Amino acid sequence: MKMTFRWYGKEDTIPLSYIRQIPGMTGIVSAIYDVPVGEIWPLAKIKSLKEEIEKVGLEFKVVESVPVHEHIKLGLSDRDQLIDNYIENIKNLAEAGIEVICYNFMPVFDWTRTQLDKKLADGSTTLVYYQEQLKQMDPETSELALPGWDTSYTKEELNELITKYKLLGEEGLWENLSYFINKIMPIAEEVGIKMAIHPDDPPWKIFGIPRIITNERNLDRFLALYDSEANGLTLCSGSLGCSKENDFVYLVRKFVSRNRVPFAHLRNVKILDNNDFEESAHYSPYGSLNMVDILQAFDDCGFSGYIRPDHGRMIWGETGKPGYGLYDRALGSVYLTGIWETIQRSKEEK
Ligand code: DNO
Repeated sequence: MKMTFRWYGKEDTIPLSYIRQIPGMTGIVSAIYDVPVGEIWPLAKIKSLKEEIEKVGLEFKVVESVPVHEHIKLGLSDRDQLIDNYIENIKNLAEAGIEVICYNFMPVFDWTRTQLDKKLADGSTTLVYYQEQLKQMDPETSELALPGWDTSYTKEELNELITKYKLLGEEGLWENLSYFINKIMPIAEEVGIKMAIHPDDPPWKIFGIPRIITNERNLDRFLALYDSEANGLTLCSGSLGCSKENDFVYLVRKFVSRNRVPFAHLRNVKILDNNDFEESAHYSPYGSLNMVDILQAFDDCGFSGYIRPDHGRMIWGETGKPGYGLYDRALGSVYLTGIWETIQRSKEEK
């Protein structure tokens, strides 16, 4: 396992040199943020990002994300051109030494929460999802924007997209995903890139728009679209794990042992009734997921890929990008590294 940390490039308020000081940290997960979705990332930009990261003594092997243009997901007439651009990005990233590309196929909205600053009993704040609050969040009528969302659309464009997805439905989205996967994977294989799709977060339909990367059955269906190690998953404990339907430890065992998991996001969530959930600290007793069991499963199946701590709470007065402060993510990563070390030690002793 190689521990990594997400960094948002020059706009990120957290200096790379601070990330370097987290014990056990080996690499940065990042992306090119100033090229519009659908366009080609210049090789020079990728190389300069890599140099900046390597200068502080960290590696740059995982990109998160190369976003998929909505017209590819909708299967519109310009998709072939957009897919060609996506393929150029895969080639350029491979040339710069990248090994894994994380992406998602969520229509319009990436990860969705209903409140970003819910105060917990210990005074920290966290991201939560409450169905009651979601009802007030109709994107077609309210002014709504979350940190992970593409905000480059006007209200009218957004509403048009939403209507198109409602008409497309789940099966239409599967068809467009299959079309995309079958075009890009032969190139990913050729240049040695592992593509790692991120599950939908939360893993169920929201705002009447389809979501398909949600559970074991759909992960099986996804992997079968193109049967190759290049076509893999970003196993995200917080996304899949907030549904009671998903047994995350079982999913780790199943997909890691099949060599389809080059990258994982680990964080904890506290599942409440009625599909509500709160993001908790990584520490197992605070959430519904057991990080020891999860890491044990990764190790038992011979995992040698990249892991990053996912969202953290805001603690110690830190402000910044919700979910992406330094302190709690650093605590999370060291906690995970400690569990991993213990697992390795217990094997040596046997
Ligand atoms: C949330 C992240 C996601 C992820 C994308 C991958 O914090 O895990 O936004 O980066 O879904 O494309």
